[in-house]
Amino acid sequence: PALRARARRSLVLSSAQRTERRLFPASPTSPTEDFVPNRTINDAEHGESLPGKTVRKEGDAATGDKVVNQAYDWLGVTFDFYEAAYRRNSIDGAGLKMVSTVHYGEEYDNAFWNGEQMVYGDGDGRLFTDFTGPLDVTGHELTHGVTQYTANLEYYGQSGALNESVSDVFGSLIKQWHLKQTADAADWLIGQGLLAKGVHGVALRSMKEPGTAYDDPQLGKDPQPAHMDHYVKTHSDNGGVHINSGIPNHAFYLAAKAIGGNAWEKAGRVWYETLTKGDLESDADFAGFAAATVAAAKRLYGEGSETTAVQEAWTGVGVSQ
Ligand code: ASN
Ligand code: ZN
Repeated sequence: PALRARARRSLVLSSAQRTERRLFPASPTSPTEDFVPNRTINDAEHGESLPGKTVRKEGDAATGDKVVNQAYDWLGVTFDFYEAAYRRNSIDGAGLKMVSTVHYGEEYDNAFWNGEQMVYGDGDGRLFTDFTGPLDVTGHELTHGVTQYTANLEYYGQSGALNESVSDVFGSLIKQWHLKQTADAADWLIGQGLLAKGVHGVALRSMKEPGTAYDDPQLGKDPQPAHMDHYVKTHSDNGGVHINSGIPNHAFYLAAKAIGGNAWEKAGRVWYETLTKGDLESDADFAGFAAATVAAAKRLYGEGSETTAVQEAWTGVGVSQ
């Protein structure tokens, strides 16, 4: 009993000492404390009501459904990436619960973030396979959530194409981080493995060579430009958000390749800083975003080669900063 009493006392004392020795008020999480994800996977059972029936919660064992387990695992990798690369705690930076619904709709050929959660279709099997398959698709959708809680880029025209591009950038970086690939080794594709067998193409988009991801009788040709000279003026697709995103996508690729090494470390850091800590307007256009990345690069790396790489990347796609 004496020992137990002393142990208790010393515990109390040590926490008191810790409190007294702090120079600044304690932050809610210490810099070394691990963040913990809180995932919930729901099954829409081919209907369209959300969120559907809960089939796996955080810490639950794998179910018999590989789609459920894939969604759960890729959410985990995405959560770990944001923590490891940028010390971000989930989508909102404050541990937001990650909710996903799988088996959405009948032969549904897409995945999306609806402002609160991720939703995945199974694909029709002719054009697309199941959307939980590629890690970068989960990374893309979840990053729409990150953007919503940060720069909140309006989903129309150039700011919308930037919103799309930011999702592709971090979607690709999550995959590169998971595979431990440098900028040189990465494929820079979005949704590799998503096109069904027989479809003529390699992925949904290419950041390395926008416009070359697919060319197929049923799917058509990849419509993405890689340069402002080929900017597409359209009212469809929210003013071409999935089309003109090729331009900022390619700028990121050029910057990351010029800087070299792991793309999430420096180029990714510059884009993350721009998205989360810049004074980016929610209706930013390409030139405004470009200027914000250059300013972020200067804050992080001064007038060094990294900043030059970012400037030259935007010049390379015809965007002035
Ligand atoms: N997969 C698409 C996206 O996240 C869905 C959409 O267009 N909202 O951009
Ligand atoms: Zn998107």
